[in-house]
Amino acid sequence: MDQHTDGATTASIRHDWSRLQVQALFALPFIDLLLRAQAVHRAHHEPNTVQMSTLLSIKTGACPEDCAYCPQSVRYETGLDREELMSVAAVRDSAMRAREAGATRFCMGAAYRSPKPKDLKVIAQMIREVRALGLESCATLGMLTPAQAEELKAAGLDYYNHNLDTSAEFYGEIITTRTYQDRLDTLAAVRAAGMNVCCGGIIGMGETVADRAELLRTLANLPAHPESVPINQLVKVPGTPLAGCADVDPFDFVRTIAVARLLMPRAHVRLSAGREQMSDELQALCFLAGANSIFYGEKLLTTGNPDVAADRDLFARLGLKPEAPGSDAASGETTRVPPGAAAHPALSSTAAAAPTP
Ligand code: SAM
Ligand code: DTB
Ligand code: SF4
Repeated sequence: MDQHTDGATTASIRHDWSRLQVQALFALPFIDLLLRAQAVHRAHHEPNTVQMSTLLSIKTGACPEDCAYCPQSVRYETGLDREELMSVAAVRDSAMRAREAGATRFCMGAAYRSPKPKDLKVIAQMIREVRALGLESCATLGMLTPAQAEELKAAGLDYYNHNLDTSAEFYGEIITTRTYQDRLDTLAAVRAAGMNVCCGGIIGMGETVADRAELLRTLANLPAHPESVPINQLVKVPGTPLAGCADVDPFDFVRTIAVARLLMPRAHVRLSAGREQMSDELQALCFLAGANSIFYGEKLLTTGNPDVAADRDLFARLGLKPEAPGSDAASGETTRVPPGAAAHPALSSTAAAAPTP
């Protein structure tokens, strides 16, 4: 048995992946990779169950950062209407609608490099209102100091989203106004404050497979795995420098989901931005590869997302069900083996084992 495999249906939680090991996973035959990923998925999660988050842009556009993918950067002419920080009452109304539609987590995004102290006070109140509705709360507000992370935690924030987006090597091609280390510092502050971490990246920005492998390796080798790992497909917004990027081979997108699942078995891997451009069949492959979270609702932050009726139909056709709130919070990276895990011979222990390069 592989030294990193600790039982018949479990894969141990590792933080010591090498570059070659992760690249070897990407190089596996597609079906082998998907079967391994689904086996690990079933050893750690309820099958056929998907967590549903709804996004709201609480402050839109005019961001001073230069992220080449982002329609909200002040540097690019994308025709976006700027909006100041929303009122607490308007955010509450929007959260109520998300809850009625069936979301269990409400994620508030702001186009900030980092939040100003007076805005953070208002956002703290938004977090309290969202939690009072019985929803999990998530925010993505740019860089935080340790004190700001503490302030958000004190308001009851459950998750903080802060993406690494790509490898450290490729980062400078995409963003010049901050460093990879800035991102890692905020992630450490969020963790130290005791919040759940939501951190992932974007596929389709012109990165290599090695960059994708390095992004996932960096996430997996953090002191604790993020509880949520959003894998976004680039939404090509006219006016942004990346608007003309080549399409991603859909199978390579699925591979990225599968490797994320293998590297971070306990995490919720989110099939994130880009679903509007994907077929139902491609989304089904992503769920097979271990994705178990989506953004739910007609809008992401500024771009479109499949409508609620389409997602309900897709879930019904695939026999998927929404996950109850709180199932991944404070996962503690412990292994849960649901009854019947790996019952199918194709999903057995050898399939779950990590390869040696
Ligand atoms: N300003 C904050 C920050 O950068 O962390 C929070 C909001 S920012 C829009 C959140 C994330 O959205 C980014 O890290 C990026 O992963 C994702 N994102 C932005 N534009 C995107 C696009 N065009 N396609 C896919 N993902 C995108
Ligand atoms: C994440 O990883 N993706 C979401 C959320 N976290 C904040 C944002 C996607 C944004 C897509 C482009 C837009 O709608 O502006
Ligand atoms: Fe600003 Fe975030 Fe967009 Fe970058 S990704 S331009 S930091 S809103």
